[in-house]
Formats: sequence, C-alpha cells, structure tokens
Amino acid sequence: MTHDTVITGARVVAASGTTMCDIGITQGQIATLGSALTGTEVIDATGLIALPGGIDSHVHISQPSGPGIEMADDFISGTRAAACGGNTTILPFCLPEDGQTLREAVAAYRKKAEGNCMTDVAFHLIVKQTDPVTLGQDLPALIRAGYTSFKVFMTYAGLALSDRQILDVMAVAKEQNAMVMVHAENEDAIEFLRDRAEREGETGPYHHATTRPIPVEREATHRAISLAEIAGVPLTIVHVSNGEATEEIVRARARGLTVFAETCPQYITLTASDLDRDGFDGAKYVCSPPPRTADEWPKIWAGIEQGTFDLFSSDHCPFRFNDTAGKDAPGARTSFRNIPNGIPGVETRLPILFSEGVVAGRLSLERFAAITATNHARLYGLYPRKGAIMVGADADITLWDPTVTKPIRQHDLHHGSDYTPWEGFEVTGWPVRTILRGKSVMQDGHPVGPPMGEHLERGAPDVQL
Ligand code: DUC
Ligand code: ZN
Ligand code: ZN
Ligand code: ZN
Repeated sequence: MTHDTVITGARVVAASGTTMCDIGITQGQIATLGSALTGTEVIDATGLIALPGGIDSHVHISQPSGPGIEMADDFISGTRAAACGGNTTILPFCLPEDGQTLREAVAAYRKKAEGNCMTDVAFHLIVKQTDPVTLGQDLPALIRAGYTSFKVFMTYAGLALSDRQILDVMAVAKEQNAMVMVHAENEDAIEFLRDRAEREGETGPYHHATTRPIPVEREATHRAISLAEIAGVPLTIVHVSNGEATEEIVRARARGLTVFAETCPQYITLTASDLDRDGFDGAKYVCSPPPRTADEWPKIWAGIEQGTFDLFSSDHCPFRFNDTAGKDAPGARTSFRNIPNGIPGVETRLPILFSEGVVAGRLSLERFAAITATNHARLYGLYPRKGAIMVGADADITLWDPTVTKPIRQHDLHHGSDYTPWEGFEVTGWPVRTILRGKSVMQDGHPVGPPMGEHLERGAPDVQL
C-alpha cells in the first residue's frame, strides 16, 4: 500500500512506546507504524522526534473581558500561534456576554471560529449563571450535544458562584456525565486583601500577587474538592500554582476521590517578583493565580514527576501591553485591580516544558506526551481520535528538533499580543513541523497552508487516566 505521506527517520513517541519507525499516513489518519513504508510524499525526519500534536486544553480566545477590553487573539492569530508552537488541537472557553444565554454564546463562538482555525478546536463552557433555564435546559442540552466539560469560577465579580451554586452545577455534571473544571481562589478573601492594599496605597502590579496569596488558593482548592465529594462528581482543578494547593489534591486522592489537576508554564518559570518589574512592566505578568516564589517551582515539579498533575496547559489569555484595550486599561496604572488578568503562552508551552522537563532529565518523552496531549484528549472526550500516535488516530504529529537552543523572542512568535513573558528565556528543543490530519500547518517556525482546522465533536470524559 502506498500512503499519502510517510514520515521516516524519526524517533516516534507512540501510544505503544517510543521506537524508531516510519509513520504511514492515509486520508489524514495514521494508517501504519512500521518500516520501509512507501508514500507519495516522504518527510525525512532524521534526527527529529515525532510527538503527538500538542493539545492545549486551557486557552482563552476572543473572550469578553469587560467594557473596552479586548483579547489580543482571535481564532486566526490564536490558532496560528498554537500551530507554530506544536499544537494541533486547542480547547478555548465559551463565556456568555452579559445578557447572552449559554446556547447563544456557543453559537457565537462557533461562528467566530468557523473557517479561521489552523488547529482543530473544541469548546469548554463557562457557567456563570444558575437560573432554571441555564441549569434545567441549556447546560444539559449542550452537554448532550458534546460540550462535555465546563468551568466554574470561585473568584471574579460577575463570574464567581456561591458554594450552593457550584453544587447545583455539579449536580447537572453528575446527571449528564460532564467534567467540572474549577478556578479555585477565594473571592471574599481577595476582596478583603485588595481593599486593604488600596487603602494602604499598595496599588502597583506587584500587589496583584500579594492580594492573592497561597492560602486564598489552598482554601478554595480544598473547598472545591469537598463540594465535588458532596455532589459525587470527579473534578479538575485548573492552573494549580503552588505546593499547598497540590497537597490538597494529593490528600483528596489518598481518600479515594477522583480529582484531576492542571498546571502551567508560569508556575515553574515565573515569580511574583516579575510583577514588581520597573515601571508598569509588571503588568505583563499579571495572571491568576499569580506566579509565586521560586520555592514553589520544585513542589510543582514534584507534582508533575509524581503524576499529581495530569495536564500541562498554557492558560493562554493574551492581552496587549501597550494598549488601553489591554494591560494599560483605564485605571490600571492607579490600581492593579484594573489590569486585565492573563498572559499569552499557547506558542511557548511545549518548548518550555520540553526544555525544562525532558532536556533537564525530569520528564520522559512518554510522560511529556501524556501531559501535553494524551490526557487532555482522554479527559475531554477526544480520545482515541486525538492525543496519541497510533493506527486509526488522526495524523496529528509534531516533529521536534531536540537539539536547537535559542532564546524565546516576541519577534519570532505569532500570537496577537505585543510581548511574551518569556522574552530572552533560553530553551533547548523546538517544534519544526506541525502536522494536522496529515497536512503541514507549520514548517520551520512559520504557519503554512490555509486554515484547515475543524470543530471537533466530543464524547464523555474518560476519568480512568
Ligand atoms: N483564569 C484563567 O483561567 N485564565 C485567565 C484568567 C483567570 O483568572
Ligand atoms: Zn481560571
Ligand atoms: Zn484560563
Ligand atoms: Zn513566522
């Protein structure tokens, strides 16, 4: 059989193990893993590693962010950056605008994405209201239609749900078999600390970090887990930033609870002191939860190495820095309260983890593939079509050069933001080709081809990781 495309010479991180073999691709799927395969097109990948295309299951694109504030990425630039960073699928969130129903929000996001994506896309929901129509009709119908995961917030005015509301939402997840993702920070505690900081004139970007200290996250993590236990549902704690929150997850699992956990590049590479940089530069690092001290990094690494963290995502939430619709929003220089929360990272997630994890000897290639692709596909209902190099799966493959060493530069990136928090951060290893369903969407650091990304139908979460 002659394949459409054969990739030769690569070290292949396949579901069945890591081996030297050819990958035969036909009609966008992996048809054969073997030797001496023939293909119409042959990609010589000698010296490269073939990894499952990255799945970034935590990104924000074109999300309503308050009056006058605009996210730096739409689906064109966001998925272009994702593809250039070695990703083949992303999962952004659908957040209803004020007055919009969840169903209307989903339709609007689908329309914005349609025809504009360089990666495949599937959507999580954000549940911010718990009225009878949302919980009784829209949410169950959307879950049944394949939107099988949603996020709830314990912080942010207008988004935060009370404990009772979270329980009511979890009850729907239980009934419909969906995954609940929780942003765990205690809003009342933050509000108390924020008011006090402002009264004392502590208003610079750094105080974003001091008003969201570790106990704010630890307490909310513990409470979210307890609520999930009471409701009888599995849950995923997203963007875990520190050791104490990690301990809550370890303890819950020891009690037999099904708790999944995600962490992000910012929590192993950035610190709160980055928010204290000269002038207003600290605003570039304002995200929630905030980066901690370098003392927390080894605790997060231990969680990555020991399997506490199932997911490594970017939490890409991009704003422009030199922009009054971004970090320089009205009032942002007089109080950190007004700085939009979030940092860009969809293009740098994989190189940072590869370099700091695989090259540094902390992480095997198999574990790298699991926490950057396979587990995302399993937890969010995309497996076995996505997330692994195996026969019958979509031919979503990233070819890595494990030897190149270079600093991350904004100049080389493709997102819509005008900065990267990792400017000058040196990494070893970079994706050189991203293949989506058999077609190259990035080659040698640049996007190629038309936007061929599709919306993905999803099944139920697989909670047996
Ligand atoms: N939470 C996120 O998940 N992303 C950006 C901001 C936030 O608070
Ligand atoms: Zn969040
Ligand atoms: Zn996020
Ligand atoms: Zn380019």
